[in-house]
Amino acid sequence: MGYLTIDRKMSLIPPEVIAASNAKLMSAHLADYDALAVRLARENIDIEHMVDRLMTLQVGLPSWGMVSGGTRYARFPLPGEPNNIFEKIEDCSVVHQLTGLTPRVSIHLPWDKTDDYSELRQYAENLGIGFDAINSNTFQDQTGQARSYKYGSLSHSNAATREQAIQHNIDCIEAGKVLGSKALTVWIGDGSNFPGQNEFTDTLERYLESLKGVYAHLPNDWRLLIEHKIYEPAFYSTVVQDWGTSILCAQRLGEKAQCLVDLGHHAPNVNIEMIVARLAMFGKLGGFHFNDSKYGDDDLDSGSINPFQLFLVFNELISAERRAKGQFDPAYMMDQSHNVTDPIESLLNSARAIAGAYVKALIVDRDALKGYQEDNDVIMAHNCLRLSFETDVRPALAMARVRAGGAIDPIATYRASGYRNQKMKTRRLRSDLGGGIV
Ligand code: RM4
Ligand code: MN
Ligand code: MN
Repeated sequence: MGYLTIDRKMSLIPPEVIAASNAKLMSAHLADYDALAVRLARENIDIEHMVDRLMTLQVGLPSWGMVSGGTRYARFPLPGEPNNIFEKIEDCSVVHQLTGLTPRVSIHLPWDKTDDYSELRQYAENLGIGFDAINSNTFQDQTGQARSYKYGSLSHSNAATREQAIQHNIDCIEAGKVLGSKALTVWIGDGSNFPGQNEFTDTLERYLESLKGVYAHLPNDWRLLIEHKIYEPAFYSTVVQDWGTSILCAQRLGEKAQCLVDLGHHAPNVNIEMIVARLAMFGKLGGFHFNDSKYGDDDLDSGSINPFQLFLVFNELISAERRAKGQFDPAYMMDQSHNVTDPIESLLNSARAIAGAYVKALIVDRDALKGYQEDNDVIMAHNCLRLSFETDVRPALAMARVRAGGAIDPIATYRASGYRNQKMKTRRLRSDLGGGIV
């Protein structure tokens, strides 16, 4: 997508802390790495090649996930959590320093609004952080806003309200241009709470018309990512409720419009990996919001509930990448709400889950799999996936982190650094205790 790779000028975790923590674990790590190398070599897999591939994986961090999230009942703030986008970027930089996997932040406007986006870009660059997709927010009203989104935004029945929502998305593109972003993610909360409240076709027509207005302002090297969600905040119907509506809208809008799959935005048990395959086949898989979900929640830590599903999603991604022969570049981002953990620790764990799913998908023997599929050898075909998933690839992940200057054990290193304790002394404790996402 043409993002810049940025060298960090400032390290928030002192390199000596990482070195000391790694020194304690190094000999065990190298022994585990050698053992995995031997194991993989038996299957003709070169571990070094896997580590090289892993080091090219990049996953964006959600700015809104750096602060303790909440449910609609309550939010429990964490002492030392960030108060503004500058402090959120500091925490992103810590996650990236320890994992080597998360070089960009995806920001949300107006939550992360600031007066000078070039100053923000410079600040982030010093910390080795660039900017992923910009997210617009027309699901909440802001103080002083002329028209309310209570009954919708891009699909609202009133043209002036739609215009306001279109303009906000255009403002997001303008901010993103200064930041070096290359995508706008549009998720709307529009929908209805009662049968009869609105008409399914009218609302989608108005949404599409509005989105055309946004699309017209999109630079040529940008993408418009349409994010679907089955329900919430609307509880009866949602305007862009599933991948079917999403791909139809993306097709209607044009080349630069693609679909974004948030793993938590589907009904329980939906075969999300198959949605991935379908969107990829039609050239409309634009990006991901990684997370996990158990019931109707949509922002649990990646891999914490269903790591097999995460692996199966990556299995489809690798397969789509091979089919596309270089024409495949979805934007990978996380979208999580950390309600009871330190967000940095949750993101360190999630980065490991995502990288692990990626490597496990890379080691699938695709030629053997094809053969078993053609012979209808069900158990062996299934085991091609299952045994790859069951492989303990942690030493390969640790090696990629070490080579990127990160930690063998990111959470232990983070705790040893005392980063959050230090921030408790300098950052104001947020007093907004109400419910809500941030
Ligand atoms: C939504 C959706 C969007 C995110 C908001 C905060 O459920 O996942 O991606 O921007 O939450
Ligand atoms: Mn999302
Ligand atoms: Mn969500």
